[in-house]
Amino acid sequence: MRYNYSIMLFSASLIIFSCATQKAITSFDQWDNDLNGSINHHEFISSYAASGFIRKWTGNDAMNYQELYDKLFQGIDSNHNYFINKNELHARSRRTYLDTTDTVFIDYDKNSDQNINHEEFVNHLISNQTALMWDTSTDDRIDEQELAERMFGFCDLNSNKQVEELEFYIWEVNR
Ligand SMILES: [Ca+2]
Ligand SMILES: [Ca+2]
Ligand SMILES: [Ca+2]
Ligand SMILES: [Ca+2]
Repeated sequence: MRYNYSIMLFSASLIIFSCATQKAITSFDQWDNDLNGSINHHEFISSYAASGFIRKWTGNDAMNYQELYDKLFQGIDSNHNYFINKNELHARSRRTYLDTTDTVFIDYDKNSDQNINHEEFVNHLISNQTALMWDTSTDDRIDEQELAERMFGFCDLNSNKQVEELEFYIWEVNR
């Protein structure tokens, strides 16, 4: 676990290095309100809410399940060909919290053509009630608070309930 984490940090440094000039990155210091060198849960949730991501995505203050499924599909389909292949599913497992083992791929791919189309993807998510992992208040919509909670989990790679600078930039760069 420790080993994997170091590898992840190492590859992330390379990504940061290679992307830094191409992409405007939110500053860590803006989110670390008390400037103590790490972003705690409260700092993360309030900064995330203030940044208005859902509104930018959907034009609304919450997204419905269909929008969540679309966002997840687009996020995993890295080459944007409207199909998810095995590699794409595996590569994005951590970002999406989806189970992505080979057996699971077969579950998605109902017509066994080695690709997951949008309909297969959505049907699988519906039958597994995946949206409820995001929609903790179960009101059929995912609001900024719920999205922020989920993102905090993504971001805090070593699960110590603090987001350190490198964790923050790994998340910034990958999302
Ligand atoms: Ca802090
Ligand atoms: Ca694809
Ligand atoms: Ca298929
Ligand atoms: Ca952490």
